[in-house]
Amino acid sequence: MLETRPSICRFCHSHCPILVDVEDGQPVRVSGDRDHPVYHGFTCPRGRSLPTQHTGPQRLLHSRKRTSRGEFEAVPHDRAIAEIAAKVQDLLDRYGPRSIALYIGTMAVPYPASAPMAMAWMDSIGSPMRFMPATIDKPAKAIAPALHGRWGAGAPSFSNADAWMIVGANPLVSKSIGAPPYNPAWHARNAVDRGLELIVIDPRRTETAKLASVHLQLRPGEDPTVLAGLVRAVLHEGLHDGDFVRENAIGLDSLRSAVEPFTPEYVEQRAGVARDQLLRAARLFARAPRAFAVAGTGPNMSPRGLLSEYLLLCLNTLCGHWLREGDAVPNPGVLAPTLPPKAQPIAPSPGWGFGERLRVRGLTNTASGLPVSALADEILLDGEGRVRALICVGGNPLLAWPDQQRTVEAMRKLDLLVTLDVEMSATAKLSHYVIATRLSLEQPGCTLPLEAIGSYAYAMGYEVPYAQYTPRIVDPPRDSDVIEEWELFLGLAREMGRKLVLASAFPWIHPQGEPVRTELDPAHPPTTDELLAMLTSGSRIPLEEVKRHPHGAVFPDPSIRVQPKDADCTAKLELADETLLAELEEVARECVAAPPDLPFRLICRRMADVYNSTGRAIPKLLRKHPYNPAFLHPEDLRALGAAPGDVLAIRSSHGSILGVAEIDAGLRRGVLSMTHAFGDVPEDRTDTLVRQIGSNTNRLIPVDRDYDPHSGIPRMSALPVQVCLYEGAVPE
Ligand SMILES: Nc1nc2c(c(=O)[nH]1)N[C@H]1C(S)=C(S)[C@@H](COP(=O)(O)OP(=O)(O)OC[C@H]3O[C@@H](n4cnc5c(=O)[nH]c(N)nc54)[C@H](O)[C@@H]3O)O[C@H]1N2
Ligand SMILES: Nc1nc2c(c(=O)[nH]1)N[C@H]1C(S)=C(S)[C@@H](COP(=O)(O)OP(=O)(O)OC[C@H]3O[C@@H](n4cnc5c(=O)[nH]c(N)nc54)[C@H](O)[C@@H]3O)O[C@H]1N2
Ligand code: SF4
Ligand SMILES: [Mo]
Repeated sequence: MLETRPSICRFCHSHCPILVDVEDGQPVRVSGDRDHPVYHGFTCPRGRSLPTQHTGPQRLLHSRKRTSRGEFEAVPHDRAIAEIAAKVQDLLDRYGPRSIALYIGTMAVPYPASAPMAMAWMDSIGSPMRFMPATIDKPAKAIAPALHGRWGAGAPSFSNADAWMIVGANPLVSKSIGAPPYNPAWHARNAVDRGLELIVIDPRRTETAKLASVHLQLRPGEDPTVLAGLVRAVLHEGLHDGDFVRENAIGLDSLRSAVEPFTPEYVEQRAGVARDQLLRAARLFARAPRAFAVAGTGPNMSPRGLLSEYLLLCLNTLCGHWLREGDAVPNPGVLAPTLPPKAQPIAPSPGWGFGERLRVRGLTNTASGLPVSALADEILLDGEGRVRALICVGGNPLLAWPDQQRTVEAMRKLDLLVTLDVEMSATAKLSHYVIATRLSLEQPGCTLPLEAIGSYAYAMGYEVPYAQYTPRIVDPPRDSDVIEEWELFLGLAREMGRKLVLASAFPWIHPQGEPVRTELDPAHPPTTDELLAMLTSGSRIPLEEVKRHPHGAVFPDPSIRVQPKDADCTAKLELADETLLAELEEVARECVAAPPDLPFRLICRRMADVYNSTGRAIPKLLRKHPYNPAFLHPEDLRALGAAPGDVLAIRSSHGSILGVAEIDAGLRRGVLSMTHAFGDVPEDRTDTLVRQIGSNTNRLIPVDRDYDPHSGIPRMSALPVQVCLYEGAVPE
């Protein structure tokens, strides 16, 4: 019998509402929820491939354990949990809590209980070693606002703006940042049709840039120069909001002199952005009544990403582009309690230098978390405090962490590597235990994660008070043994005789919010629904009410408006952070000639049909390319004597890979644009399978040279490389 059930797609973080056709207990088809008021029926090929992801041959249906001969055998999940608990306890007894680390990857996000339960377990064993991809993604998203201060009322929304600046993000493909992540193409086209002036700063004429009024096609890595140039132009032309700045910010004079060298002529010569275009962008942006500027992974992964994010915040503040007293609040929170926003600064706080200290490169905890780029070294470096066990939830270090070779060595050195995954990922292949988990349609869920992402950074998440809940839609395949991620942590606590205390999600949404804490009894496991209720405790709209709208709903409350500034508020936004203005001085002084032996710049890029490494095991998603093409400008390709489809040899100062050439006429000359998270565990054989599995750009990226001294993020975009035609043979 065929039945159609509403649910939420959790293949990526956009959380699209979907209709799932279920036949004989199996998902057979996914379609968009046509008349949906927020997503307008959108789905993408990944969402429509959920049935294949759930029932295809790549699916891991039983947990596995690596034997002494290096092969994998199936193991019942409860036995695996008991064995892992014993091993962890032994390491704790011998080496202390710091020897146990946790990595919460990208695909833990769609499951609201995963990370909080993992954290509760880490609390129970007292280990501070918790890592998330944020520090190899956009670390400056959290660190720059710490140094600048935050604006209590938040940013204007895309859908109401008159101008919008997107720096190194491509929301039309990534559906992540810069435009509403729910059907971004619909929202962006609508906005442009009603007159939004879109300014895009990107070395590539992206899908998003094609909608722009101004596209500044800069040289990769030159964002600090261009953004300092924009700040200078705004100040020189007196386009800033003097009243707002006087009332709410300090440091204007220092900022003004620091940006002085960045004249339009200097920016043009250095960053390759025409003078008139720069000035036009500055004017459009500053004169717009409602506008905002936001950066994506491009500048964050390029050198001095923190400085770029900081200059962007300064630009927003100089122009007064923040919500003001009496303004409507785009999203006052739905599955979180509400705290009425106030039109006032929240004072700066430390960006780094607190909490756990790492043993390498002087790195510390940061506002963006512990630096992931140092975790391989924490495993490799002998001595007290060495990390000996890693639990990896919905992440794939082998393909995603910079410096793949070092990551491989680190994973091989661990006493215990446990991976929770839905397939035998590259990281799973090196694990001692692989815990097979339930896929999304087999777990209840809700839109809390996207709501939380919205408070992590400006211009992410929902700008409408939308929420949806989904029950479990199907049972796991017959004869399988799969668990939800949180069940591992409750099971470990039970085996180890520990208590788990779960904190509600309130502080994810409002850092000043005090969470509600619930002690769990491992002997009487809660249901996932009970966990969701605990996580959303005190929410503005009760979870039970959200459940009454199986297709999701908008829960407005027009009475919630931006409150006036507190009479005793003395906080100011900082325009002249000492460390960053010193860095800007260095930029003005530095020599920028490309090393002659590495004339190209490799930049980051997302492919529409895969999500980092997720989706690569689903053949129909890779119909166009089973690999990650090496995109070049057609003239560059011709100059190399190569044609589309030829194999290229790509070399950095650190490593080399192969790539299959493809043209992209929208690229600047001298730029190589390529997606990460392809390839496999590196072996001689896999390295030449470039046409079959692509290659891993993280082989080219060292972690201990050319990195941000605070977040540790290495140069992952704008990386100097050499490209030439590969003379060897590869399997066709
Ligand atoms: N389809 C798909 N969607 C995804 C993902 C995926 O893998 N596939 N991944 C998800 C994840 S984990 C994240 S973090 C987000 C990322 O979301 P985005 O940040 O929007 O990622 P991209 O689409 O790669 O956009 C980055 C842009 O930066 C540009 N760029 C590169 N170097 C520079 C530079 O030096 N300066 C400037 N100004 N621009 C530069 C690139 O040309 C590219 O257009 O996407 C998420 N969404
Ligand atoms: N060179 C370079 N490196 C990069 C980037 C780049 O642009 N360039 N981007 C960086 C960014 S932005 C990020 S966020 C990181 C990502 O880093 P990671 O999060 O470590 O990498 P992913 O590939 O997203 O890992 C997702 C894993 O989850 C598994 N998975 C998929 N669905 C499920 C599920 O439902 N449940 C469970 N348990 N597992 C599931 C997948 O099989 C995969 O193994 O990579 C970073 N690395
Ligand atoms: S955009 Fe993301 S959530 Fe929406 S259908 Fe595609 S994979 Fe699913
Ligand atoms: Mo990311």
